[in-house]
Formats: sequence, structure tokens, C-alpha cells
Amino acid sequence: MKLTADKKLDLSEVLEDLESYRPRRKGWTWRKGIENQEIGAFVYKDTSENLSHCVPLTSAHAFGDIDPQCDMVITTEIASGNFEDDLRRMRMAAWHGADHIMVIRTTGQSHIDGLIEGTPEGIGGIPITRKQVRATRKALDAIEDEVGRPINFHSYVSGVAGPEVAVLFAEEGMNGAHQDPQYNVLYRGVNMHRSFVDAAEAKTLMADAAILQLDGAHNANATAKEAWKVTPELFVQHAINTAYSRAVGMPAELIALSTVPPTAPPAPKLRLDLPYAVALRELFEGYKFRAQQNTRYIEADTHEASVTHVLDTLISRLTSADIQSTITPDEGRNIPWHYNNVAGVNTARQTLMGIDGITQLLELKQDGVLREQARELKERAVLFLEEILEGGGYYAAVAAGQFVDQGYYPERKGDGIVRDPEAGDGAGSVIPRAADYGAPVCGHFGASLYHRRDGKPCAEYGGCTLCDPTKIQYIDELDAEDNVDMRLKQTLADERQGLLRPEVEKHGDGIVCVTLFVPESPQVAEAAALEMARRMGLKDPEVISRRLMHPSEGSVFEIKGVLDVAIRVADLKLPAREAPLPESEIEAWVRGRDIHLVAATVGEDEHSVGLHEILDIKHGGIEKYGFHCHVLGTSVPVERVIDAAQEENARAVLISTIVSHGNVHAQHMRRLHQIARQRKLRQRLVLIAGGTQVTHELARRCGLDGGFGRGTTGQDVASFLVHKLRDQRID
Ligand code: Z97
Repeated sequence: MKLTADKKLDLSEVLEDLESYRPRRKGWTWRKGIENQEIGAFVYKDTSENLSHCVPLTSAHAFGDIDPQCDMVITTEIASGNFEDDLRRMRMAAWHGADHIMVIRTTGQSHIDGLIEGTPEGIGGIPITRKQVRATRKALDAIEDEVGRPINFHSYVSGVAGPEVAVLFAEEGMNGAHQDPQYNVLYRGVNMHRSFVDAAEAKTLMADAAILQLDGAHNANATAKEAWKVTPELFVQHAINTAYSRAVGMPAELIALSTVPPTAPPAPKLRLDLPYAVALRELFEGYKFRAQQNTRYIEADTHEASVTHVLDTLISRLTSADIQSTITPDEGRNIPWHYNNVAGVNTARQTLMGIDGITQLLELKQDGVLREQARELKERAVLFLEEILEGGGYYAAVAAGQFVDQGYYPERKGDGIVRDPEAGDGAGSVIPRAADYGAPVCGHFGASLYHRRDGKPCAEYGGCTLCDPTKIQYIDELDAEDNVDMRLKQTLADERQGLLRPEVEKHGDGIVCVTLFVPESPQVAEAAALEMARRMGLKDPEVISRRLMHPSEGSVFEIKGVLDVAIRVADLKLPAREAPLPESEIEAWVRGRDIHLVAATVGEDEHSVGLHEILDIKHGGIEKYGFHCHVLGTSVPVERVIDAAQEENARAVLISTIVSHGNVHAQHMRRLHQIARQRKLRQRLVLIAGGTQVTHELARRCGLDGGFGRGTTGQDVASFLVHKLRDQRID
């Protein structure tokens, strides 16, 4: 399967012959760091190999569209409910620099005691099944070939089917997974004995398949009301899972601690979060660190979430995290908007490039408050562990509500999560192994008759599914209605008819998001905003973000709703886009013809960068083809521009007009045309306007020959001039 930039991902190609698909590698891949890498005009300190295909950050246009890639792995979480929609998002995220794709599981999958098959639709995530995992890995193979960098695929080994899921992941080449028995106990109500027994099995399988493990400690600060107060406990949770993993045989390089800076605005973030991050790195030296963005306090304000994310990423860099996780910056509204996934990835990408080399400029202080606080946190954690040991161990501590208590240990609020060691999902299901227990399979934990033999435990049976994948039972769909083929019918029907609908979560869901400011008190304004959305034709409008500007002056609302509009692509009238003339042809025509041009920023407008980009030889502007440019400067009256055109016997006038309040840019354009006409120069002069709000159509409506907006190059303008001047036939 091969992807090309001009084609959508072909889902039928992904689904074809899945039963014989095999992953092409096992295990996790890190980026390869390159010191002092020259990219464009810069030398970078903390980057890795460039991508072969990417969407650079927007302002990279001004820097030759370079897209330096940081040396940390960047994660995005995908959770649309349908895996086929996830695949397109993964491709978009990869083009923006994500190389770790975490797929969230459907609600309740942890309570199912076995594997799910087929590709049913999920809620808040997708059912993880063999078909889904295979199809995703196959699509990711093609995506990683397209962007030129390996992509790590990741999901969760939790719940009562943890070991079964781990086998599936080992068989299907999953690269990373969360695995932490404490997560099952605290957040999924799974029985403690069962969770820890299952964890030994799951971790063995993961270690065998070189799957990177993330733990679940971060869930405590996502759950606690005052997240920074549970930091001592976080160390304890990391320690329990790490020690257990090592005891099972997992190597240190496959163990990643999952950490989230616990505070959000207006807390004094760095003062609290940095000592915690430093203490964590010191206590767990030799392990990997996955730093996640804080979403605990996010209230759907994407701007605020992004700033928090920037500060979190700064902490990641200062404390050498290995993976920077990004979540949709609007996780507070719990809606998986794919373009916000990309926004999260871009926040990390931009921040990490902005602070490139920061550790060569700044050093964390070795004394003073940072170290004192870090030490204090460690001491609190050690006391916490000692109390667990004194109280009878982990099970007793959970039963006593010692975990996720809001007190800053040793202070206790008495509001921790309490679980009964003998209760929960799968209680009473652990059966001791008999003395003659045997399982002829690899990646299996603990005593088994077959482990005593030489070579592989599965040898006598001709190989287990991990060694001989042909033995894997591939089950396609089980549900005649709830499956990808049925869902694709609608997608393919739309495609066949050439129909386009807006979408956010799933194919053609019609969902759009509008932003309105309503100048009233919050309650009235919100009711009005919803009514306005209805009158715009949005079905089921719902406020997803409200931001107060002033109690009586007004609020801003973001509303989502369904726009039931399908556009027939064939009916669209696309503005013709002509390729510019080749540079050699432009130059051959211009040089020797002594063509003079007058240029200026007009009106009360001091912007000149754009104009110089178009004109100046040093920016690759039109001077280089041999045009003689007379630049009058900024804030020049339109009359004065025409005066100069007369004085210089110019053949063209280029005005730049950036300010557009009150449509002043359009007024300048009209005036230029009128004055040229009054002075009988209109036939001779090619009139061109440029500016961020200028379009060719607008300029034409205002009487000019052409208009150029964002993204224009000198070559575009020069090509246009040559066409026009040739047509005038005044040589
Ligand atoms: C993250 N934003 O990146 P289920 N095991 C552990 C977990 O932390 C989680 C699961 C299993 C988050 C992802 C929260 N974490 C979401 C240690 C979930 C998922 O499929 O809901 O049973 O488990 O960590």
C-alpha cells in the first residue's frame, strides 16, 4: 500500500487481505537525535531527522518551509469511535510531527473478560480488536513510509482481559501500551489479586515483544482535586509498578513513567511542578519519562490549555523527558476534534523548537528552593511507602483509602479511593497453578513444565502464535450491522456521488463549530447564542465553550451543531490557478526592456515587510528579473503614487495595503484605478495591489488588473506583470 499526498487514504485498500497482513517489525522506536543540525538558516541543538513529507508550522513560510523535528517522541491520542475515521486523523497528525499514536479504548472494554472481534463502533474511543489493530498497523506502515519516520502504535493493556490483550498486541506488533495493575484497582474496580496476577503475565508478554510500557500514576493527579498534593503518592505508584515490572523481568529501557505537571493557571506552576519533575527524574534515573500535558483543570478554553501545554513542555525539556504527550487542548469538553489533536501536536512542536538548546543556555540550580522542595517530596514519598509496609502492604493500604487522598502526605483528608481486596471484577478468579501445570507457549509468566525444557517452550508443538503467526485465528466481523463495511457504505456512496460534508469526529458527520460574541449578561447571551446558531441552520446546537468578557458587556461562545449541507464537488467553481512563468522566461523578457515600476504602501499604513518580500532582490523579489523598482515608502497617498508613476514613466504600479478597517484597503484600490483613469494612464499602467486581505477578485472588482494575498512570491507577481505587459504590446 502506498500513499501519495494528492490522494485520500483508501480504506478499502487498508481492509483488503487483512487476514494475511503481518506487522513488519516489533517493538518501540525512538527518534535519532542529531546535534548541531543545520536546517534552513538555523543550527539546531535538539533535533532529529527531518520528515520527507510534512505540514510545517504556519510561519515557516517565511523560513523556506523548514520543519525541524525535535528529538522527543510526540504523542497524539485518537478517539473517534470508528477506527476507519481514526486512520485519517493519524495521517494528519503524522504530517504535523506525531510519531506515537495512542488509541483510546471504548468505554467499558476493561470490564469485558475476553477479546472483542470485528470492528464495532465505540463510545469515547474504539473497541480494540484484532481487525482494528491490524488495519491500523497496516495503515500506519503506509503513513510512516509517506512521512519517512517510524510511527509507534499504542493502546492499553488493562481490565480483566489484560493478558489476552497483551497476547494480541505481541502478535500484532503493537509498539507501546499502558500497563499498571494499580490503574485496574483504583479506576476500573478490578479485583486486586486478579490485577497483579494478570499484570505479571501481561508484562512478560510486553517485554518479549519489546513493547514500551507506560504506567498509570498520572491518573492520580488527573483525579485528585488538588493534584499537586498527591505528588508524594505519585512517586509511590511509579515505584510499585516499576519494581513489579522489574521483578517480572521487564528491562529498564522498556519502562516509561507517565508523568503530568500537576498544576494549571493561576497556580505558580513552575515553582510547584519543576521540583516534582526534578525529584521524579532523580528517584527513577535509568527509566524513560513520558510527560503528558495537564488537562485536569481545563475548561474548554483552548487558548488557556495551549499556554499550560507550553509551560508543561518547557518542564519536559528542562527535565529531559523522552516522550511529550499531547491531548486535544479541549479535552475539558471531552470531544475528539481532529484539528485540535493537530493543534496539540503543533503546540509541542512549536514550543520544542522555540526552546531548542535551552539546556545549553540555562541550568537548573543545584541548591536553594528547587533542591529543598525536591528533597521534601522524596521524603514524603518514602514515609508514604513506609506506612504501606507497616500497615500490611499494598492491598491493606488501598483498603484503608490511602491512595488518591487529597491531603499532602502525611496529611490525610480521608477522601481516598477505597477498594476491598476480595471484591471487584474478577474477584475469586485466581487459581493457583498445579504442580504439573504446563503451557507450551512463549511470553508466559511463571512456572510451567515446558519452561524446564531446553529451547522454546512451544517447540514441542511446532511453535506458538508468537513464533508461528500462521496459527493466529483471524476473525473478521461478527456483527452483521455494526461493522466497518456497513459504515463505509455511506462514505463510499458520498464519494461516488462526489458529495462533501463538513466533519469533525466521523466521516461526514456535518458537525461545525461557530464562534459568537453576544453583548449581554451570560445567561441571556447564551440563550441568544444558541438561538442564533439555530437560525444559522445548525441542528442540535450545543455550547461547548463559554468565556466571560464582562458580566454585563458580553461573552464569547463556541457552539457546535450539525450543518446538514452536502456540496457536490462537480458544481464548485474553482478560481483558475495558473502556474507562474518559468523564471528564465520572465528574465529573458524583462531584461533589456527597461521597465520601471512604482511601489508603495498606501494610506495610513506603515507595513512594508510584504512589499519588500515581493520587490527586493535579497528576498528573491521581482528586481532580480531586471525590473527597475521605485519604492516610495509607507503611508504614501495614492495621488503621490500616480505622480511618481508619471515622473518615472512607469509601466506598472504596485500598492501594498494591509490595514483593512472600514474596508479602507478596497477604497485605496478603487482610488488608484480612478486617478489613473482621470490622468489617462489606465491603459498604460498595470495596477496591482497586495496585502493580507487582498484577493485577485477583490482587486478586479475595484478596477485593478490583479491582486495578491498571503503566500504570494515575487515570481507570481513578475509572471503576472509579464503576461499583462506582453498583452499591452507596448515594447
Ligand atoms: C494517557 N491521557 O495518556 P481502559 N491503563 C492505564 C491508563 O492510564 C489508562 C488505561 C489503562 C491518558 C489516556 C487515560 N488512561 C487516558 C495505566 C487510561 C485505559 O481502556 O479505559 O480500561 O484503560 O495516559
